[in-house]
Amino acid sequence: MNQTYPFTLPSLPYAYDALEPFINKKTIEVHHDTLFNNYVTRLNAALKDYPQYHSYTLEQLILENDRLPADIQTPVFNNAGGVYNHTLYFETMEPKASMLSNYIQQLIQCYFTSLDNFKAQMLAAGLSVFGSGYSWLVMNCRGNLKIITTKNQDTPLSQGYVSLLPLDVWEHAYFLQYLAARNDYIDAWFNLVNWSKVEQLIRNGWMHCDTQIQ
Ligand code: MN3
Repeated sequence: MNQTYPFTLPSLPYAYDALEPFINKKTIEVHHDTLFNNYVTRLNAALKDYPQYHSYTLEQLILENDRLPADIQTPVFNNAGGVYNHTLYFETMEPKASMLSNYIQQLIQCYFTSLDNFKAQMLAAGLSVFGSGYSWLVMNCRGNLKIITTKNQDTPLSQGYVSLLPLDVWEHAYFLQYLAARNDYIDAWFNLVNWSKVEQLIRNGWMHCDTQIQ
């Protein structure tokens, strides 16, 4: 994510109805075109009068947030987080979940014993979020995978992790279709995970780790 100001809404990498029946067209339309777009618009609005930060990437706006003028720190942090999280959320879904490569299968077995156990832990984490937030598969800089939760539009970046797979459990991600049944939404979401993308993020994360350790 090397984009800088002015940020633009990434196009949806599949048709609006492509995730049905697991996530319906109306939910994706509202989530992507309205809510995701709102984060983009508000982020640009907050930065508009500060050209000295127009070269900052999303990661910089989040991680170096304390360098910004005090009056835009909070809106930039929240909305940059919203853009970062939603970019990954939509990119890591696909209409038909890809097969797990041997590489991913071995990692899942190593850290979670089985795919079913990974799903159970991700579900429990998603249900444990009080209010709005995410559960995540992340990687630390030693290459270890784990599941964490974040509140609001906080990102794993702020906790020092490489972001791999976000599960958006804000009510807006499922309420139109599942009402209050967050567990049913999470069960459905497992059918949409783009494991090829997750593998790519792991491999990119490794390169990033190597340069940090050196
Ligand atoms: Mn959302």
